[in-house]
Amino acid sequence: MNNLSKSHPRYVSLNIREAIVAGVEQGVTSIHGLIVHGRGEAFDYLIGEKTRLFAIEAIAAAAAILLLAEHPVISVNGNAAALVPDELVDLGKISNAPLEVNIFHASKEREKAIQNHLKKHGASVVLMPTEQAQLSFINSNRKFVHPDGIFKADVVFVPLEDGDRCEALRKMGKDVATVDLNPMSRTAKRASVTIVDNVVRALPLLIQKIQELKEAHPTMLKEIISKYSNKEILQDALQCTRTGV
Ligand code: PTJ
Repeated sequence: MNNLSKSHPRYVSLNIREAIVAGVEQGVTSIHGLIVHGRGEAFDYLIGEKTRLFAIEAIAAAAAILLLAEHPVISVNGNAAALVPDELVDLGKISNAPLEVNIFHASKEREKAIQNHLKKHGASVVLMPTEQAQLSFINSNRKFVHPDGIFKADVVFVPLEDGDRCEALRKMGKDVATVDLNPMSRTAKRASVTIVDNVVRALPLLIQKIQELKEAHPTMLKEIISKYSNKEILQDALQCTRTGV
């Protein structure tokens, strides 16, 4: 870790970067994850490294679909595991959703490292990919899923998704909620709900929102979803990346 002083103007961003580097060193994050993180940093810079209104609205919609889900699942890749392990565990507990390891860059060792990492951060059960259950419409390593997890899920929460799988999950009739700093990505466009924000800021807010809405009547949750337009949210996010507002 670096010895950065809190007064450094890039303190927060540089510490998030350190978490990804540590993820690679621990065998949790792929080397490609560093490149993806850099892309995320660039988009975060454009939105002022702040959680904007379009993200707050998407967080409410994501909380509502997770609470209404019959079988929600949280999909975890190497970047998410490095950046927000505690929050993923808390999110799983509060939304009664199992965590499932699902990675794009195939590696049995890394899958195991992610599972161990999540357990170290308090997860009791972490589902792993299997050959018994496979997603349709996709050829990458991400097609291998757990029969009691992503395979039978009606809602999948996937921070930092790759576009192919998001498309496949949607074609299989599942709702997808994602966190993606790039409002132009295929995932952002295909997901049911896209939170355009840094996963590091978005997850604590999502947990807080689920806590707030936990006792809400299903009619109210359905109303939040019916008023939500992912297309409009992405337009607002895109405008923010271009104009700063
Ligand atoms: O561990 P693996 O093998 O599953 O690999 C994980 C990555 C993330 C490398 C893999 O899924 C991948 O290549 O993802 P993509 O297709 O590049 O999509 C990731 C998206 O997340 C991009 O649009 C990035 O801009 C965005 N992103 C990067 N960092 C963050 C982010 N979004 C939110 N918060 C971040 N910190």
